[in-house]
Amino acid sequence: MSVRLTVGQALVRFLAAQEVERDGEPQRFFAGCFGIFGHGNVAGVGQALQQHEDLLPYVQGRNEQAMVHMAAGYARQRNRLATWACTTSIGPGATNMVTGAALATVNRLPVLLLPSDTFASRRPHPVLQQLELPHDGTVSVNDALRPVSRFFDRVERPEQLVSAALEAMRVLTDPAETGAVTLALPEDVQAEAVELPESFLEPRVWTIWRRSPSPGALARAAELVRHAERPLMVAGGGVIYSQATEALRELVDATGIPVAETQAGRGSLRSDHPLSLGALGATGTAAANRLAREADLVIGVGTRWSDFTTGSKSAFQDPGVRFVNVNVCEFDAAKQSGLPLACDARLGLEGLVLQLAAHRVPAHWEQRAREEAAAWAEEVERLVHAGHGPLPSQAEVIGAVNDAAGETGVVVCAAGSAPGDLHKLWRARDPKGYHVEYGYSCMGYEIAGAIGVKLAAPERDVFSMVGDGSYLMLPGELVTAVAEKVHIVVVLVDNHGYASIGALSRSVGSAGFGTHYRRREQHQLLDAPDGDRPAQPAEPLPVDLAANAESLGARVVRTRTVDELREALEGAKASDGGPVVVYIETDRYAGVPAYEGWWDVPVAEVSDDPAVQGARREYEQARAAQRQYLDTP
Ligand SMILES: Cc1ncc(C[n+]2csc(CCOP(=O)(O)OP(=O)(O)O)c2C)c(N)n1
Ligand SMILES: [Mg+2]
Repeated sequence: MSVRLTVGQALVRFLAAQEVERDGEPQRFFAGCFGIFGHGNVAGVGQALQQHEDLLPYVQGRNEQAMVHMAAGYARQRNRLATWACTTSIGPGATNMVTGAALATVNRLPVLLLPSDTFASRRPHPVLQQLELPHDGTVSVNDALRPVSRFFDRVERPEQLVSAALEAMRVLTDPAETGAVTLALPEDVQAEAVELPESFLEPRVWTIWRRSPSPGALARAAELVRHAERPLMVAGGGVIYSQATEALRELVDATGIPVAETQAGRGSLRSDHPLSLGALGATGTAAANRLAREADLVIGVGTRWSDFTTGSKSAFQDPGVRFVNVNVCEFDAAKQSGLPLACDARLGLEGLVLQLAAHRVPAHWEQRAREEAAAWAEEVERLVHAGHGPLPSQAEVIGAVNDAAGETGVVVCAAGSAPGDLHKLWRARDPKGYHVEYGYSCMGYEIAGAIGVKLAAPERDVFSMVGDGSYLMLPGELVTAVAEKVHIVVVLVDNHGYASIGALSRSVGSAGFGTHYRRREQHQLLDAPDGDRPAQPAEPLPVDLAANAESLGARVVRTRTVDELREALEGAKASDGGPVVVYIETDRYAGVPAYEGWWDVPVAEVSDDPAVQGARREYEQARAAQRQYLDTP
């Protein structure tokens, strides 16, 4: 049997019928479709969404980039087993998704992008918003999505929809390949009719098989652990996505191997576990960085070894250090010259549990780990209850949010100084409670990402920590949260500029240049070269971000002290309906220090400025600790 539908109608019905299954019950893959309409999609996909709203819910976005962030936030919270599609018009609506696509692909999160495209027939060309290239008639702006998509196709004839849609699903549901998938849909083709077999529209279950480790590689990995004096595990996002946190804890309890965590892997092991060292690397804890420096065997699980994790390859200093990489993605499993255990994280860890049942790490190493973990917990307590004044520190704000989040609340963040501070200070209690997007660290993700999280986990309290800079990039989705009654708590941390980059600028000798909000005529007022604060404070700009949030329909609570903040967070949790914005001003100079972690940010090699020259000398010294990790196990 076949049916005659438009490409738009067929696609919407296909998306509504896709299911995914891992370890049991199939579940719906597409929760719905975010969209902003223009001439490119109003009649094609738009008509289809209107006709089939009962099959595939439609939610209006305010910015296409933010729509992709909402989808990515949703996908991450659901361990990549479900997501949203995003439909846009042609031209600017489509290219607005490039940043969102890159974020999803870098973080390996499935999102389906449906940018409209110029006419396949080319009859009326050039159309409004079309980029014409005299030398190439096949290019459109949508080609900018190719390098940031794990799969890209352009449906130029209606019949191509079948293969394009199936390939899209294959990539979206493959844990090693997933990321942004783009199906560019020419506006004429979307509205064209096509004769399709009915089976294309029937429920289709995509099973995500857990890939087993090769027995040889597993035995070799276990052998390496048995011979290691100072083994360390590094838990990445893969531990959480594969729901391997139980297996990880079993392995830790059985063997005494301590665990450090990447940003995406934060929460793999509860922070109060005695062998939890917390954050590793540039934004790492003293506990994790000290043990990493001495480790002779590092077992990375579900990590892609970004520079923040490896301290730009300075974190592991033992001359004989070797790596074992448990990763479903062979590309990552091969990094750091490690022994590749290319498999699902849970099966890999369960395999190691079986192989190492009777093994315990040397007592002195385990003892070191326990002592460092306990000392770090005290350091966190000190920082989050510092009683800083007159303005509170960001660390105190994090402590308050952590307490408000309780056992099951989720913190969402992405850019600025908060991700590093959260990485160090957050006491993780649940694998899905820490949602810091630090693969792309994209300013503007915070509010949109939090909406995605809340849609994915309505039963949890969701706290978005957003700096003033990130807020200004993409506040508009607050309106979406108002319209859809998405109850998120946005903690708007105002330090009047780019505090994180200001500190970075001081560290490279550039005195916070260009990182304050100030009038043009006060640009020359820089931070003191030897200290932190500017010699002479600049006049603040007449900007009221709390009023801005209020004007977008959010309920806003202005707070000045940590006590007021704590009270406001409790109130915000208890309220229902749309978003609540809790505003607080913080001291931009009260940063959380680095704890023996380093990040490679190049400093000018030539300058007349003594501050830059000094920073360059320090940089060269620090860079001497960089290693290449070329030795194979
Ligand atoms: C889209 C985007 N542009 C630029 C950057 C570089 N960047 C990282 S943090 C930051 C400043 C963030 O300011 P804010 O949100 O106020 O946080 P704060 O640093 O003050 O904590 C900038 C410009 C980025 N990460 N993302
Ligand atoms: Mg700021």
